[in-house]
Amino acid sequence: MTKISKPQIGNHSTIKEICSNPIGHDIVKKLLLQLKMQSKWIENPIVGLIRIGLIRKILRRKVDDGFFEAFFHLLNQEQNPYTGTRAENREKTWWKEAIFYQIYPRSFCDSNKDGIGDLGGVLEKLDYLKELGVDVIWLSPVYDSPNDDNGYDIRDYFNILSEFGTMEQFDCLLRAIHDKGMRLIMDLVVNHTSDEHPWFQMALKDPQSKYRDYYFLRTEQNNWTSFFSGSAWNYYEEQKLYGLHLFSKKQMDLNWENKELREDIKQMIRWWLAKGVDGFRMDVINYISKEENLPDGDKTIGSLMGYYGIEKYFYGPKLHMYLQEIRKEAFEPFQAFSVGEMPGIGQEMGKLLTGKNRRELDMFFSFDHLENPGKVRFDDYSYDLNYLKEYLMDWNQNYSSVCQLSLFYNNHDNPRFISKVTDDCSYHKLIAKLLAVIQFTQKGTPFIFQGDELGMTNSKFQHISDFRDIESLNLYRELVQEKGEGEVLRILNAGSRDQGRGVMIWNEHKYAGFSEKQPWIWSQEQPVVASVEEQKKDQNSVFVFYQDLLHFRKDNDTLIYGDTYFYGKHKKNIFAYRRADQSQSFYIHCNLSKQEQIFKTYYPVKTLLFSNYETLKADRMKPYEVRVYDCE
Ligand code: TEU
Ligand code: CA
Repeated sequence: MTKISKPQIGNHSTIKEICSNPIGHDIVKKLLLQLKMQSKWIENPIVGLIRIGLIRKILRRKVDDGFFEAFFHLLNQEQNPYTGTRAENREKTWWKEAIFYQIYPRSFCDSNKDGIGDLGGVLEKLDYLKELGVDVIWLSPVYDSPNDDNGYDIRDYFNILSEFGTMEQFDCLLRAIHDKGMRLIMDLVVNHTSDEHPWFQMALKDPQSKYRDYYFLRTEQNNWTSFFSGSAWNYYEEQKLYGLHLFSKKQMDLNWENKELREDIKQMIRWWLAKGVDGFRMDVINYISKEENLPDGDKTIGSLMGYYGIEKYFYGPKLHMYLQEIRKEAFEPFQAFSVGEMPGIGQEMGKLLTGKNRRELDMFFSFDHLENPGKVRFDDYSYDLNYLKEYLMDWNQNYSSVCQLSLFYNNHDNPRFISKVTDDCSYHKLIAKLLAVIQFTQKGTPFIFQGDELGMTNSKFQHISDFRDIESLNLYRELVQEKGEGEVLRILNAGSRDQGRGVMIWNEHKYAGFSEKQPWIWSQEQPVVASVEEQKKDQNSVFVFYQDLLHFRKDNDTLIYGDTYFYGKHKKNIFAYRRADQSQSFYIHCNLSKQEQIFKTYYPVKTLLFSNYETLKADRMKPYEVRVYDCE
């Protein structure tokens, strides 16, 4: 069927036409979020008729032409929204049913008393994970690395970092995971390599080397900035060249335009899949296609986003081509699973990247739910769970009908979600269980981050020397003159990625049973969370609640493939929904606030199956109370 190409987006386009463009839809939605404006504002038919040219005239003093040209250029890359159907998405498959569990190996368990987590430690805890109800382990990078970004700066894709162990230990771990009926996905970091990777070393040394074109080495830089502060360019005096790094100065961006590079990447992926690895989580995979000639980023966008140049690579011109190529030539021959980590990608772009008939990725991580609108990770504020409700209803209705949503609250790049809601630890256990019910009864694939099952919260870092994350250390240097030590420490305690990298709390011994030696990361004020050993003995612990919920989910396909009906959509502080199929129906009712709420179900219920309180009031929901019922 020939696609009727839509007219190019430009000044003549109306807001309605902009929003029917997949990229336009997502960007406008994100802008409204940042401006804390309701999307119904642009759904108004009168507003929809306004032409961009008029808006351009009104804003001409505030917004330069470059912004609109960049905006039109981006939108005109993608004319048509995803055409997949609900029926295509109904297919049953293991990664829609599985419970994933992310391990940050450095902080999981230390088996050789050097204060650093390792593969031996993961092996020791497989039975723990199996007993919890985990089906798939996502292992953050364990490849050889100088650890400038804790392993996300790979020096050798075919070797294990010596601090973590050996390839033999990896092979033994993979066998043990499969023997226990679990799967393993690895972290694929191919937007960049370490500057210590042989490819980069040869690229610098020999101008004739084929590896020189594996990277962005040029005689001039542009205005792009790094996610870890400062310019996105290193200058190499000897070669008189600039090298591109979107992340740390030791993480050099790969030039995916180069066919030989892509062949090397595919060969590496196949090598790991041939060992039996079941798939990959793909690190910032939407950044791999940069706009030709790396043009300067628009200044307005740069100041809005806080990073210059992002619109030139977050959804680049050949992204789909590259993803289709690696899927066809590396993933499909092994039926391997793929989940893309894709900062900045919204619903419509997400469908074009993960829809079944696109044959690119299986799923992706969106991050728009991790902060309230208008907030960023380093803002010290109380997260309003009503926004999580809006987010989940929106994605359920506008994404989950044709694609599989990933459901997560935490990872190694974010502070602990519970601590975002409140720092009052008297509510932490209640919130942990409330969040767990939502995560395991909503439609989508749950990703647990290590410690979630304990109700893990933030640490308190007293001094900059407590921090380890390069992003935080760079940010401290960038801000401390202007803001002073105290204020910067407050900002870092609110948003540092080190908050997600605290060691697992296995028992009440020194260093939480993680190691017998002081761990590589150890703040004086550890999270106020009971250990695994304690929680396993306590029927009311978060751990036991997780176990019961995971078994409940596994025993009831309704929670995996059933339909979702939301109630009280506009009722503040109440999140009520039902999951149903022909065989059964479950009703979930949540109080999203610290205040008591009137309790009245929106649907007839039968038996109470779960609650995070031991005693319940007939007509009231206590603070952060959640109940799960089966229905008539
Ligand atoms: O993260 C990329 C990413 O989007 C976030 O890390 C975010 O950009 C960053 O926190 C700055 O705001 C992936 C990995 O998860 C992260 O650990 C790595 O540092 C990064 O890519 C580079 O590999
Ligand atoms: Ca160790």
